[in-house]
Amino acid sequence: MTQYQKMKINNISHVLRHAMLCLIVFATANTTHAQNYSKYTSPKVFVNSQAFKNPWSGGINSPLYSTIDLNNDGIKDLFMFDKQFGAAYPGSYKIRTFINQGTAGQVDYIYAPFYERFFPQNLHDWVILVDYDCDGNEDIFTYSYSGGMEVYHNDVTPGNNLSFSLTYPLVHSLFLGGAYANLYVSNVNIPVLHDVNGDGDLDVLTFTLLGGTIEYHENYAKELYNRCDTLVYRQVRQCYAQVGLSAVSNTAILDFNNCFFLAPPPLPDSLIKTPRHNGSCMIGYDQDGDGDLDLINGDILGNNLLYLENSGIPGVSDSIHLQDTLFPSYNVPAVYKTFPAPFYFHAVNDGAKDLIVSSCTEYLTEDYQNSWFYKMLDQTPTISFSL
Ligand SMILES: [Ca+2]
Ligand SMILES: [Ca+2]
Ligand SMILES: [Ca+2]
Ligand SMILES: [Ca+2]
Repeated sequence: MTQYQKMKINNISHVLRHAMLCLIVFATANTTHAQNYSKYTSPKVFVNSQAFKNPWSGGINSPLYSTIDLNNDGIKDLFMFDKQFGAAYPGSYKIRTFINQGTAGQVDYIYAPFYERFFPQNLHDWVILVDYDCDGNEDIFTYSYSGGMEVYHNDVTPGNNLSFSLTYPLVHSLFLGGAYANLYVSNVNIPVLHDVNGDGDLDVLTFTLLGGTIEYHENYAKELYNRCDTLVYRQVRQCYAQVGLSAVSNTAILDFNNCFFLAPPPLPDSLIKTPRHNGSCMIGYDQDGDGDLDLINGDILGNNLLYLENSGIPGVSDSIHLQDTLFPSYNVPAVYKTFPAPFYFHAVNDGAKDLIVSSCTEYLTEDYQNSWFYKMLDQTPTISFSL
């Protein structure tokens, strides 16, 4: 090797060493930067000398609310998912997390963006947090592009941050008639995720393909395994509680025994001749204190909330016998701009659940006073809310 070749190799290795050092410094700087990145929410914002409590949490159109313990302190905090049109905002759905500071008798949420990073970042269309495996930690139910729901289990352990793992990429059900297929939920509907028959496992009420009736998918986890940590669904009703939903407004057809899919009826009611469009956001809870599940529906066909009262026996029978088309008609009816979404959770730290109304669509949402808060006043003998 000539002296020139030796010098050249030395120079090259010097350049390489330098380049490696630069890379290491750059990578370290980047890692440090990534680790330190967080939203800066300290600046205060005043309007007419009044400070906003959470000035940097906004820019939300259609918030879907759930509760979950974000910081492992035993107090349920607030999770908010902003429903947006997927094609227009791919991958940019908004998650907002708020810590409940727990002051007795007050709504006491502080925006805490630190916890947003622990959720899957590709959630879309709708997200509801509910505990399916009875471990006390809310799991993620969200829309699957395959036409149904996917489920993430909450794997949190004491002293650690939240983490989730995909346990059901697509939830299936055994349908009446014998087909085993995806438990259908539209991207514009929000199903009722609730223990409908009160046996300790999580059941599903969802809308039929055309949205005219409610399908009841019962979880057989308790019956089959005497556990609740699995989702084994069977469709047990195509027309839950003999209720049909109007094709032209957010109202119900009671005693609707002629289920569309089982036996197309001679259609006594002209309203049901028109195929119904999907677009329903429903919740279930026991409003009248008789042990069975009552429903509140927000709908693309109206700006009202529809209350449906059940007169069934849990696990035995179900029958909607009464409707309030301007719920809560005894107080201020929730007449929202369009397509309201109801939510039922502990918003005040007083042990009682409240009714929160926001938007279930990304179109034509309220720009101001976007979420309405109905405080629970009483729950015996029936629940009453006040705006
Ligand atoms: Ca907490
Ligand atoms: Ca759980
Ligand atoms: Ca059940
Ligand atoms: Ca009831």
